[in-house]
Amino acid sequence: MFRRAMAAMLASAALLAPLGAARAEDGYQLWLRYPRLAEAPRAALAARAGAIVALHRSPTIDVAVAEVQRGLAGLTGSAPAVLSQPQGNAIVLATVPEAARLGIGGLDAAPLGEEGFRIVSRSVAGKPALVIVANKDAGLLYGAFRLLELAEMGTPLDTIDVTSAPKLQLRMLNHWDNLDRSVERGYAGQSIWDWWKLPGYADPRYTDYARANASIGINGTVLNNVNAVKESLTPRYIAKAAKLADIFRPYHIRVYLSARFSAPIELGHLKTADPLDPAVQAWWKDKADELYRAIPDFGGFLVKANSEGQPGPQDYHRTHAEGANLLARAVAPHGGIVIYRAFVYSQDNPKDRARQAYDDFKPLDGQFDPNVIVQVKNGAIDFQPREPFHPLFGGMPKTPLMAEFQITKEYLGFATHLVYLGPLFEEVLRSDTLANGRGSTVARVLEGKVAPERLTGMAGVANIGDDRDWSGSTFNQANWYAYGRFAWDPEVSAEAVAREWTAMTFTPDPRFVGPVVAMMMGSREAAVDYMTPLGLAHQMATGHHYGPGPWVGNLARPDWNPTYYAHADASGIGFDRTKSGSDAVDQYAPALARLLADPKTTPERDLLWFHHVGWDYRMQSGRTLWDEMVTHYDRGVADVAAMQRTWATLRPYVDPERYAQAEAFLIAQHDEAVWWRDASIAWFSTKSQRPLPAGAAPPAHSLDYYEALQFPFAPGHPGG
Ligand code: BDP
Repeated sequence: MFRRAMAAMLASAALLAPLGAARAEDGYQLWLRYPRLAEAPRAALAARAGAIVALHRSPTIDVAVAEVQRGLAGLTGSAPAVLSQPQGNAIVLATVPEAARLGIGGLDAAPLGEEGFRIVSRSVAGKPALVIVANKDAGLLYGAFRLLELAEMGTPLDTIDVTSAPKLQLRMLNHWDNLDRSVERGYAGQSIWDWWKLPGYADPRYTDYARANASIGINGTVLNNVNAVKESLTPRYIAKAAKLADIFRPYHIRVYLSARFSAPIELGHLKTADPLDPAVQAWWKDKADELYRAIPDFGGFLVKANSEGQPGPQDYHRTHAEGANLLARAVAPHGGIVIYRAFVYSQDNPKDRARQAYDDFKPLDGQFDPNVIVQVKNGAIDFQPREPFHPLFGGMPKTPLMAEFQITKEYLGFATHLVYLGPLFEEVLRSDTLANGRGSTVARVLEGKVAPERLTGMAGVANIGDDRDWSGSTFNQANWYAYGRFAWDPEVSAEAVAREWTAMTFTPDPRFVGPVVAMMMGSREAAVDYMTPLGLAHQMATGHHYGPGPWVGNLARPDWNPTYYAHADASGIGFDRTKSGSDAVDQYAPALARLLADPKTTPERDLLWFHHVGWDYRMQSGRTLWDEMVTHYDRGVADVAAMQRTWATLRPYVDPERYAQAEAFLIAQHDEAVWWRDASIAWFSTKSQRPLPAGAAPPAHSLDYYEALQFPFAPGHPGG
């Protein structure tokens, strides 16, 4: 008897054990740690959470309820029972009509949409209750996560009244994961998809992946690399994707696949993949039917075509619209969509690479089928530490566009540099395209408020791998989290998001949160400063993009070379994108193009992106351009040193594991910031022929030393 009772206790303790409890603070739990609250907030929560009331059940409600139980077990120390009858002193999950039946009126369903929720404190059966209301179960799931978060942050519960609904429909992660488990530009270990063992064995981690994503509102995931191989579309791999879709479905996450444009040839043995060929059209229709038989709610295809060697419609002299519509018509009968990437630059196009996507896509505005959305990188080149927003935003009013951000830090120090991307997301999203008067920000373009759109969305290239902490460092988790928050609301504040994340990931103690948030908020500018200040771009070493390589000028394509982007010579530095150069400025709305045409009205942070200016050009600070560049490099290094000092003061608030990791990574980041600064100055001073400003230290080594450094086996690089 006693043994049975013991066993039952142990079993339920195991069920309730917080995720990853066996290995305390190894980062596995992300921001979903649910630590025990202090006495007063714990009592306040417990007083309203004596039970969980779910008025109907579904797989999504079941996972919402399980999460609330798990959260309360952590926050209050006890996981209450789940009831189907209304009662007070409870957390109640109700649809709007269910709430009305409980006598909770005055709840307007319209603003909640399909996925939004409202959390209110109301009396149920004469007792206080926390009521989560939504139109659909997905909203109840999102509301459950948000309620736990608010409780954890110490939000007063008696007056709580929070309404939230996503401003974008598609909130997607793009995994650049290969079927051999390598991850293109992945710095957090191998792919979490153990393709080989699927579908027979499903790693429990897939469920935790879904929980984490649902907690921040992500509702779609592309499982495989945009550089796609044909095998993902074979029955064997469709069955594996279907298994993942089954696991994610309760969490309101749909599965998508990257599709290889030439699959009809490679798998279907057709002679062509020409979008206008009826046999090709029939092949894709059959493939879509097969996919939907296995995955009834399959989201659709992501396509990278005619870019970096990938096949595409231009191989058959067809347009990207014809290519996109081919796949769109195959999935349309099933309610699927096609996400077509605008990251194209062609093999033989001698024009400025920054111009090419716009040149290709702008003329196609209005030609895409209704279930196509074009996915545009945040800037016109490639996920640089800083790029001005992509001119396609605001440039294609008749085509739904989604923004693609890179959460994995290919160009921002891989896993080790502490770079919080919230300010990068915010800067791009708040940029005013002036496409339809003032206030036509990129965020509002995406939301369909500048021109009405049928589809809206955002994509983030995932930084998730099989590292125990998912993202390669604790601070990289913040970028995954922030991405989800920005996809939900592109107008959210990066700083507010950093606060939430810090409080949940570490501790809400303001003595910790304040300095950490300040450090995070400055971290992206620090990286810009030590890598590519004042509008410089693509100065990274070849292939793996780790560390500086500004001297590289011998690669096959001119636009793979750092020297192409910096255009540094005796006369000055920077890429002339005005009329006297590539005229890429002309792709922006006229009111903005006018400002960018003149270095004096171009933001200094973007100066060298748009202009080639002399080394003695006078900056706003009064310094010459050359002196200003050196000042920025030095500031970047100094900022990292300041982050190290800040972190050292925070040791008392952090568990030893996560403290030590961040400390070690900051040491590496500082060394590499010095390397970036020194190597860049060593190279550019051969062009500027100017002395360093007073007080600036000369580089530690000669230019030859930096040029000779090699990094075989760098992670995330397709060629190894
Ligand atoms: C670049 C990456 C490359 C990707 C490409 C893309 O270096 O690995 O395949 O973008 O987005 O940033 O397709």
